[in-house]
Amino acid sequence: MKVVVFLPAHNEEEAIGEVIRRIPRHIGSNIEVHVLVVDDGSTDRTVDVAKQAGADFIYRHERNRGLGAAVRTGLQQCVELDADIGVMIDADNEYPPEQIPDLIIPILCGEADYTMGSRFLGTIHGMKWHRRIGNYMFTLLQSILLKTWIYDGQSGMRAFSREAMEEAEIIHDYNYAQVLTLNLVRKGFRLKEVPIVYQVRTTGQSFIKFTAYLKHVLPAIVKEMCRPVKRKYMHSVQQR
Ligand SMILES: Nc1nc2c(ncn2[C@@H]2O[C@H](COP(=O)(O)OP(=O)(O)O)[C@@H](O)[C@H]2O)c(=O)[nH]1
Ligand SMILES: [Mg+2]
Repeated sequence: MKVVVFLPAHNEEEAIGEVIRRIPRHIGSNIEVHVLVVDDGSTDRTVDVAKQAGADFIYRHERNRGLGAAVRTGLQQCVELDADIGVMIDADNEYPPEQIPDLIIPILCGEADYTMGSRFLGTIHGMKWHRRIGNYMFTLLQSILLKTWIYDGQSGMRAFSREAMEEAEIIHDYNYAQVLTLNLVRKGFRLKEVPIVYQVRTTGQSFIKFTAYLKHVLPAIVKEMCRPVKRKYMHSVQQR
């Protein structure tokens, strides 16, 4: 069994080393864990720091293409590397690498195809009130569109079965958070949220700017929902 943990990264030299060092490498006797960094045109020492911290693979975008494009590359590279399970985790040290097994277990047990670390089911340290409201609004929108309750639709920590990685489509380069869930759940993949501990970043800065985010993300959600997708499974949407 092969697990590939990938980190989309753009100028995260201060944080990425610690995230990589915290990734558990021994999570079961028959499970190999590999670490892949998708560097999205960083202009700082992100790649050098990642290599020093023990990243096994680095995939570079020559130019900055956006987080959606980087996650798409990460999923494709996991398949190329023949991963049975892919895990994505942000490179900014906000999400707990120690909890990667918690996200993998429901997939290993055959209970889910796609898991998300949920901050709102878990513990949050330091999230500003306007970010909290934005998260609630975008999560509510996804819940309405999918007719199922979701607690945290913008998590930067997720895991995927092989088939979910092969079938996932991310229709814009700017971001992946909502359109990926809408895509996979509409195709019938089983989503499960797992409570996690979240700590807002203490280095670097968020790429999110309110108006740019709305301008890119809202039309992408509409576009995704208007596209026909082939439903692969008839599972009920969410199991807890
Ligand atoms: N590939 C890529 N990753 C980005 C970009 N901007 C930010 N990231 C990465 O995406 C993750 C989440 O970004 P962040 O700015 O922290 O978003 P937030 O957590 O929603 O505020 C981090 O690992 C960043 O390094 C980008 O332009 N391209
Ligand atoms: Mg972040």
